[in-house]
Amino acid sequence: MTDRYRLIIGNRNYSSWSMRAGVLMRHAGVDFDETVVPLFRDDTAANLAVFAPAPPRVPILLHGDLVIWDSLAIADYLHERHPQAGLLPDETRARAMARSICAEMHSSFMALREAAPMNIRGRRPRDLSEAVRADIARIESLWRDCLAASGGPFLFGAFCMADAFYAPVVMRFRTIEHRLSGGLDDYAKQIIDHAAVSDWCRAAVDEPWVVEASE
Ligand SMILES: N[C@@H](CCC(=O)N[C@@H](CS)C(=O)NCC(=O)O)C(=O)O
Repeated sequence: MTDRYRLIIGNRNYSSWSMRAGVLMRHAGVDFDETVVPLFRDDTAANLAVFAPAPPRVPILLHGDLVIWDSLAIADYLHERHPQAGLLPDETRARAMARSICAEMHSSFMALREAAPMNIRGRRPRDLSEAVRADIARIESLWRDCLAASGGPFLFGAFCMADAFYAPVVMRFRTIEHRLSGGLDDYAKQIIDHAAVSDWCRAAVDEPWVVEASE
């Protein structure tokens, strides 16, 4: 299949699942077009329905007549088509771990996600509930274990899918001004400085839309 990729995303400032796919596409170095469908508007569902029958969510990757409507599935598809991009570690055990922590991100941390929506531009320190603190502790322990096993600077050594999946968490921590300790602040800085992440963030800052519920 030779068709150019087209990635449909939500607001770069707020849409964490879009960010994961967008960062991976950039990191993989593939040619693609990116179309923003502003979220949380009366016309959002209708605008997304043009690209995928259901559900009205982003990201969506279009490739020829193929429609992939979930960030994990997009990441796996990119890895299959571009194995040289290193989106997953080469070593079997590390790859299984990387897949596990991506899946955990995909299915967990509801308290953090609810209390601290991604807002790349925003700086909003806030009081954290016990449940949010527990989510943060779990994420910090995952990062610490991965970095200790790999030696860093990214979770599995070189930047991979796992780092892209936790990049929006780094953004959330920055927004709520959560202080990371024990070397995790170095990891967060590596993420913020990564070319694909900073490219995404630059574009996010320039966006015109403000979603009050996420501010
Ligand atoms: N499981 C989906 C989740 C996608 C998702 O929830 N996207 C949010 C934006 S970050 C969305 O499209 N929200 C629009 C809405 O709920 O109307 C994935 O990982 O791609």
